[in-house]
Amino acid sequence: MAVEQTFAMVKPDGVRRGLTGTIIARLEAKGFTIKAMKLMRISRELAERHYGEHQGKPFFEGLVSFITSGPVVAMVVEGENAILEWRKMMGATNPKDAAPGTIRGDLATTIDENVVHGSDAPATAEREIGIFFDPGELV
Ligand code: IDP
Ligand code: MG
Repeated sequence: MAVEQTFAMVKPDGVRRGLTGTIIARLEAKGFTIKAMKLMRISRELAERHYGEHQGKPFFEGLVSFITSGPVVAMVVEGENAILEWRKMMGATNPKDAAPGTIRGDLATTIDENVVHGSDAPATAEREIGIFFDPGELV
């Protein structure tokens, strides 16, 4: 039993397609609590920091231009085992491998536009929450 906070995001394709409500509804239905949330544009600098682990990979430039291509909804989500559970709800990175019932399995078709982001480990969650939110923004 461990209550955790994770960083979750509706990516620009999800916002553009009007899926924000659906994704928030899934989080809430699961029993998670939203501790902070904002609709925002990600700057190039923030994108390069957030996706720093992928710098140098062939898809990095495309990933940065995609994530800065329109508003995102950034959230801090809290709940029991929230980090792993949110990853399970998202489904595999490539929607082609994502199981039906997961967000990517149900709502996406390609790896470069896969609707949602979630931290992949406790240290990542702490880092990502810290770069997107000031402590005072959490309720
Ligand atoms: P994750 O979002 O499931 O944590 P990561 O491996 O951290 O997956 O990759 C970050 C994002 O970069 C993915 O969600 C996806 O949009 C994009 N991405 C990852 N691998 C590829 C690839 O091989 N081609 C194109 N885009 C990719
Ligand atoms: Mg990742």
